[in-house]
Amino acid sequence: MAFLKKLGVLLLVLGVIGGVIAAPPVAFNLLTPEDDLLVKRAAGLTFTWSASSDAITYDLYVFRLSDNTRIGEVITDTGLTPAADSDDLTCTAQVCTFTVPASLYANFTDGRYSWTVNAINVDGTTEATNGPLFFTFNSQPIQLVFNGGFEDKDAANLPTLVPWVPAGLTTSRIRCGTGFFNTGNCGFEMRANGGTISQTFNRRLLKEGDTLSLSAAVQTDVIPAGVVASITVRYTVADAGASERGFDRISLTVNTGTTGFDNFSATNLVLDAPVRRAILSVQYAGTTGRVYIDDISAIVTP
Ligand SMILES: [Ca+2]
Repeated sequence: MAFLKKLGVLLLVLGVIGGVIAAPPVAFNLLTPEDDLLVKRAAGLTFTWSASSDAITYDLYVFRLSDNTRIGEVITDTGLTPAADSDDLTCTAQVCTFTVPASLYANFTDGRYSWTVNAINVDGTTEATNGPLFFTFNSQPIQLVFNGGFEDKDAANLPTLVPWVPAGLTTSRIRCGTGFFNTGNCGFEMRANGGTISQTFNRRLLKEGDTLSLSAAVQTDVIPAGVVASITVRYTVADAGASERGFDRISLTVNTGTTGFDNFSATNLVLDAPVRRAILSVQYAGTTGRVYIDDISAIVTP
């Protein structure tokens, strides 16, 4: 013990003589992509972490955990310097940002990923305190609507509107049987002033630059029904969207009568900014008659 104590004092003295006490880089944290984020495109993808004040270089590791076709390293980039130079890392005093180069885009195929960073100086290596973080890469179109065909059943095996949220729902309802559906066995019957059903989409599935489409099969019994479904997207940017007031809206409009189910589509929307809220609303605003709707689909495509 005495020897170890003397050795400790000796090392401390040497450290002080040397001007610093030898130590690996101070603790730091990974920042983005945040844990469990959905990533849709490699172009523009960055990895950021808080700067470790005494790191000389950083090593970035990105692994694909599994996608059944390849397992392993997607990015192993070592000796990255904080300076803005020929490597893909640049650090400010607070934040380091690694921008994925175009040469690595093809490495990102759909699957689950983990990533971590080591900070390095002459005295050692420190891994990010919160590393590794995880994210999912999915470049495929995603269906945002649940129970858009009105075929889901509850515990008693009866048709259920869940997860549609009803508002002022009076006479409008699910109907099953011949004449009420486009596919399956059921559809939604909308009566005049019969109320509204809506779904709020998971905004984490919606990214700036994605294309949003809306379609459904509608039968109007000859009445021109007008707007029967619409998606309102509210952005996090106050002047975003065609409205320049922070929102966009696309609508499914049936201005000519139909005697059977016909497919209708809204004009596609390219998301103008990060999304704060997106709601699909379904209702018949007419004053007479009834309108049937089925196979409501909203697809977001990177
Ligand atoms: Ca159906």
